[in-house]
Amino acid sequence: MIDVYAWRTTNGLRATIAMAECGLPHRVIPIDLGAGAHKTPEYLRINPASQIPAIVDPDGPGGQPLMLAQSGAIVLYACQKAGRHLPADPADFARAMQWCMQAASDIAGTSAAINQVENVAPEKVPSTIELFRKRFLRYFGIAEKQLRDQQARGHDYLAGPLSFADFMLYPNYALRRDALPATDFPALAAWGDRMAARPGIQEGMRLHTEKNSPKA
Ligand SMILES: N[C@@H](CCC(=O)N[C@@H](CS)C(=O)NCC(=O)O)C(=O)O
Repeated sequence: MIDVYAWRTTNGLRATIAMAECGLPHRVIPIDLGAGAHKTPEYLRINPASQIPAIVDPDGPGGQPLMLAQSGAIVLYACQKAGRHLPADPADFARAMQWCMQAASDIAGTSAAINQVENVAPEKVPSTIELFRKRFLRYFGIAEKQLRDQQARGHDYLAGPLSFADFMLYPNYALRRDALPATDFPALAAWGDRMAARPGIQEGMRLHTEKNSPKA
């Protein structure tokens, strides 16, 4: 049984989605960031970076316990452990890695920046807000094009078959879909609907859907 320490944020939801989609026995342990649960001595022993998500797999590689942080590492670990959602075609795998990195770095960073400049910073600077909003739309414009290209190849997902790349991007889409209208992003919206219909995605998103959540 893998312990998944998460909260209802994009990074946390990537981990819960991947565990559910991979069919790995796990339990989700909510770490309430607002209440400072990520700062307790017990949690710092699991992730000294004081961030979610993190996992503890008592039956890790070689039968040894494994503690792991970083949403991208956790998503890939789940897929490798289960032997699922890893594109067999090397070009598809390389594209999945590209989208995994894009979600983990550029998109996650921009989403966090939007939250900072719109909600946290005491002074709202319109030009800064505009900068990050435009950047966010530019990245999702690339995702829209990627999904259209995949459709032309007869595929429904970012890198051919459903893969870890889709699990990485989906929470960033789902938590900010109000900024990504279907009229402007039709392939993305259709992808979002396909993802949302999956039982594993629904299970992984439960942390979020049960209560309104922060967006970063
Ligand atoms: N690069 C990390 C980012 C993790 C992260 O920023 N987690 C946030 C929640 S989404 C957090 O725990 N923030 C609390 C803090 O930094 O104090 C990942 O992909 O897992």
